[in-house]
Amino acid sequence: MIPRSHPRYESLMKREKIVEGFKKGIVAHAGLIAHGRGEAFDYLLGERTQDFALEAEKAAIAKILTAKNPVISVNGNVTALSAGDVVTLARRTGAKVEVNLFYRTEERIERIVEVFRGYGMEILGKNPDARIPGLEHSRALCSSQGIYSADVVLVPLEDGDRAQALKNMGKFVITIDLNPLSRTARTADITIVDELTRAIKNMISLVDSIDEPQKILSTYSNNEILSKSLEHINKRLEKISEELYSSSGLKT
Ligand code: PTJ
Repeated sequence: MIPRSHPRYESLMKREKIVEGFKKGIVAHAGLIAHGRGEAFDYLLGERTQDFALEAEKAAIAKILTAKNPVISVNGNVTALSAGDVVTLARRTGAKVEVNLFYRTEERIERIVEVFRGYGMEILGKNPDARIPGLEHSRALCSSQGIYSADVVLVPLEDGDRAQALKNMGKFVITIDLNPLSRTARTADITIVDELTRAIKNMISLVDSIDEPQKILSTYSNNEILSKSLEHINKRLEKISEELYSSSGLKT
């Protein structure tokens, strides 16, 4: 039991959810590693939503609201951390939800489908009837009603190969990834460099505020957002390093 007063309460609770998800057969082994990598980047970013992330979240909502067949792709980590909020986001935007696993097993698919059923939502992906071209084995499996025919796909915490394969299909790809250097972050059309649970909550609260989606999208540049996120990390580290140096007594 983590006390609320713990200075790292939020972060530790997310870790607990991932560990619980792993024990329940929802999160993959590699999901534990992926979460740790995310934590490290969140530390560098300052563990809160920065302006560049909010800008990307706004553009993402603008795109989803104007899409014909938007789909939110969920994996083990997304289910363990944010299933309830994903359901709210899907209902508020009219997006479908599809389970699409990198480390696909029928047991994990079943468990994830059950979690969403618990929130009153039947998700796609349990009985895949299509394939994402260019991907091998079960990583390619998807639903013809969902990801296969989607024009806009929100793929949080995605692998670079699949993000590229979705782009090759002509889809507009939105990702949430704390690592602005990842292949997925650099491949996507919109990259939200923010922690998943914060990003999804922000997106839900932005739904009603989008007035002119085309205007938001026409001025959006993903490379600018990625550049701003790296600049932010740079500045933060420089500042902390300078503070440490000046308190070391070495600076006159
Ligand atoms: O459930 P499965 O089988 O589909 O597998 C899911 C994982 C995440 C294991 C799989 O897609 C994978 O291996 O992903 P990667 O290549 O490790 O990429 C995950 C990315 O998400 C990394 O760049 C992490 O920094 C980032 N990340 C991890 N946790 C979070 C995150 N980004 C935002 N919020 C997080 N909570």
